[in-house]
Amino acid sequence: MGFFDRNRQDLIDKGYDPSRLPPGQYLTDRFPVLHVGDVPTYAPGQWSLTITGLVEREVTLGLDELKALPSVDLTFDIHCVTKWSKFDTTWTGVLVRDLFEMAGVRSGATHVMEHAEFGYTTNVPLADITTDQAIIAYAFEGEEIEPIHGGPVRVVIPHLYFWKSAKWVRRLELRAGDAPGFWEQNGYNMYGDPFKEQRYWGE
Ligand SMILES: Nc1nc2c(c(=O)[nH]1)N[C@H]1C(S)=C(S)[C@@H](COP(=O)(O)O)O[C@H]1N2
Ligand SMILES: [Mo]
Repeated sequence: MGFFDRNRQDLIDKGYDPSRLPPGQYLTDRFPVLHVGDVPTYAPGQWSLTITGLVEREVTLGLDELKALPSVDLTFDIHCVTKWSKFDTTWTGVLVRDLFEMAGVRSGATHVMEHAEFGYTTNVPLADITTDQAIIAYAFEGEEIEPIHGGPVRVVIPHLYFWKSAKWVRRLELRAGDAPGFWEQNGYNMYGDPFKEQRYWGE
């Protein structure tokens, strides 16, 4: 039995429902760190998030303003395209759709480009970032998100591969039509459903 089959058997032995693990993935207890480039550091008050593009009014929120909004605590399984999955991660944050409601989505908006610090981008359909699970997260397991995992604030969209969840998010741009983000220009799938193994172009 190879590594992946053994890992899947371990998970069954531990009592997990194996259907939670997408095809081609392995379960880990660790929390790997994955990103291109540097980890930004922010002076107090320096970070902000702006909602732009096809909106009635641009909305910009600082960290304290974000934290003052109604929040949710949600527990998700997360799946990285490099094949690790982690179960039962708990995040606190604000539903993206609540932020979009503040900005007022204009008709014709179909997709969102997430813009993070240092130019990382990733594209998602508007419907996928406005579910009751898609959040702008500022805490992980009840603590501030560590800078290496995207702190102070990152996107979490658990039903897509984790590259669709931008760390250090600064701007959400509502768009008419889809366009490839950073990894999507480099061969990664435009949508990225882990249960359909949509890792790369044409999958
Ligand atoms: N800004 C930014 N966000 C990013 C990335 C990145 O390179 N830059 N990498 C993505 C990828 S590929 C993954 S798997 C997750 C990793 O998050 P983690 O380091 O907290 O595990 O962040 C995603 N968000
Ligand atoms: Mo990833």
